[in-house]
Parts: sequence; C-alpha cells; structure tokens
Amino acid sequence: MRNIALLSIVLFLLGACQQSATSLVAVSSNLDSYANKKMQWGDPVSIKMETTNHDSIQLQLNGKKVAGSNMTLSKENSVLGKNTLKLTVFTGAENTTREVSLLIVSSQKPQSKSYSIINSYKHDASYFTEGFYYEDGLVYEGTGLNGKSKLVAYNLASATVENSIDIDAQFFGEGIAVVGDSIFQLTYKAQKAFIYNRTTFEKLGEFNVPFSAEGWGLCYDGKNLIMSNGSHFLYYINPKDFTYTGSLQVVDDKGIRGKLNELEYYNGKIYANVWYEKEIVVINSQTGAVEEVISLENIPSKNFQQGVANGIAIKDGNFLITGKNWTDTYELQVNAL
Ligand SMILES: [Ca+2]
Repeated sequence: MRNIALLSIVLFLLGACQQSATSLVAVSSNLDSYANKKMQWGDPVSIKMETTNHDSIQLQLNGKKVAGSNMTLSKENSVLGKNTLKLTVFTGAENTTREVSLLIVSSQKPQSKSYSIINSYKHDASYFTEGFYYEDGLVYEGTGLNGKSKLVAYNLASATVENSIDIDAQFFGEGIAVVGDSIFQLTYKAQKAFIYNRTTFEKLGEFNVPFSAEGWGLCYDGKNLIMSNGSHFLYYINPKDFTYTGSLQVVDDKGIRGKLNELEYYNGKIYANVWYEKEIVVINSQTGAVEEVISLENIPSKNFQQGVANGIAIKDGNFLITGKNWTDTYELQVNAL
C-alpha cells in the first residue's frame, strides 16, 4: 500500500514536470500568438524564441517539417480552415513540444448570386427531405426520420411516383448520391450507407462509413462521394471500396462555415444547404473557399414555416430547390452558373 502511495507521488511529480516543461515552450516563444489567429495565404509565420537556453527548434505545419522558423502560408503548404502548427524545442537530450491551431480564412468575400424563380412543382409534404437529385425528368429523393425514411423516384412535372422503397425503421435516412447505375443513401447516426439499383431500387449492398461521423448530406463529383456531417468538414469516400480518401474544410473570409447539410456537385463547385439558414453556399471544390452565396429570402416564406431548406438539384443548368416537408419545389435560374 505504501509502495503504491509512493508510486503515485512519483507519477504526480513526473506529470508536474512534464506540464511545466510544456508551458515553458509557451512562455519562451511567440507560438501562442498564432493560436486561432485568422490568417490568409500569403501571410508570414515567424516563430521567435524569447529565451536562449535551448539548442535548437523544429517547426511543423500539419505534420510536415518547416525549414527554419519562418514561412509564408500558401496553398502548397497549408489548407484553408484549421491547421496544426507544432513547435519542438531541443535542450540537450530533452525536448518539449507544443501545438496550436492556426486558422486560415479565404481572402475573398463571397459574392451574392441573383436568380429568378421560373417555375414551381408539387413536392410531397410528407417528405422530410434529406437527399435530392434530378436527372432526365425524374427526382430522386431520400427522406429522413425513423419509421418514415424512404428512397423515392418521381416525375418532376406530374409528381407521379415511379419507384419507392422504405428504409428499416431503425435507420434515419439521410443524403443520397447517384453514381452511374447505383444510388447511395446515407443514414444519420448508424454510420451505415445503402446501395440500390437506380432503375429497380433493388438493394445491392451496404457499407459502413469509414470514420466516426454522423451522416448528413451526400453528392458525387465523378470520382468520390462527398459527405457532410453538420460541421464545416466535407469528407471524401471512394464509392468502389468505401475507403476514406480525404477531407475539405469549408471557410469564408470570416472563418469556418459549419452546419453544412444537403449537397450537390456541379461543374467543379459544391453547393450546400446550411442548416437553419436561408442560404446556399457555393464552395470551390479544390480549396473549400465559399466563393458565392445564393440567398433563399425570395422563396415564399410559407415553406420555411414547414421546415428548413434542404434540397439542391440541378436541372438543365437551373436549380431545383426544396426543403423538409415543403409543398413546393422551385426552379431557379441563377445568373452565370
Ligand atoms: Ca442534392
């Protein structure tokens, strides 16, 4: 018993030593001045030591070593959004490290896109819209809520249902994406996705989302599935082997842009609904920068009393826009898509 008590004291002292060693890096350098500091590509990072009793330092940005202690942030060495800046200070055989999160925002303010509402179509108000896609006269829609989730295909003009399949009540359906002859459908918290034959809705298989995250929106860029989870991250998944292939952080000129929901990919850009906002963000698919916003303030307000906007599809270069339990889908002609 006494030995255990002694061991506890030794471990406590070791812990205390480590803590004071870590904070020594903080007080002996200007690293902490970069913590959550809003920066842009082109801005310099310059680490200065305020004490001289060390042998050398090593700076790392996102796990990659930086030559020296100065660098200019660029598209080549960093990402928009949160980056990890880590400083290691070597003194004799000892080293101490400390890392801070550095926030890189977009250098351009998003432009507003104007549009005209050129048509409206009937939308089944029982659909709690989570996934929305259009092709060749048909709307493919994935709906949510346990016990009410389904995948449905219907004619946009006539609202005639061509195909429908109910999802087991244990699952809450989320975003959908059409990939060739298949349709992928996410679920909310189960980390499971289903695959169907696009024409017959026969279930072809399922897979587990390859990381721990809620499933929200889904789209396909011709190579990867792109998934949102309510954060400012977009996650990339290979639809052939269901492996994680990367992520993108979505930011504007002010900071991260979170609560990303239903998605659509079109001509190199990702369009995203933002949960509880009457705004669609237009995202550069290479950098994650929000380049434009489409305000939904001109959509008749009765819809927003029914539920949030959560459906973006492309029809002949125009947008189809709907939301959860909306009675209408609107066709928007947006300038210079
Ligand atoms: Ca969509």
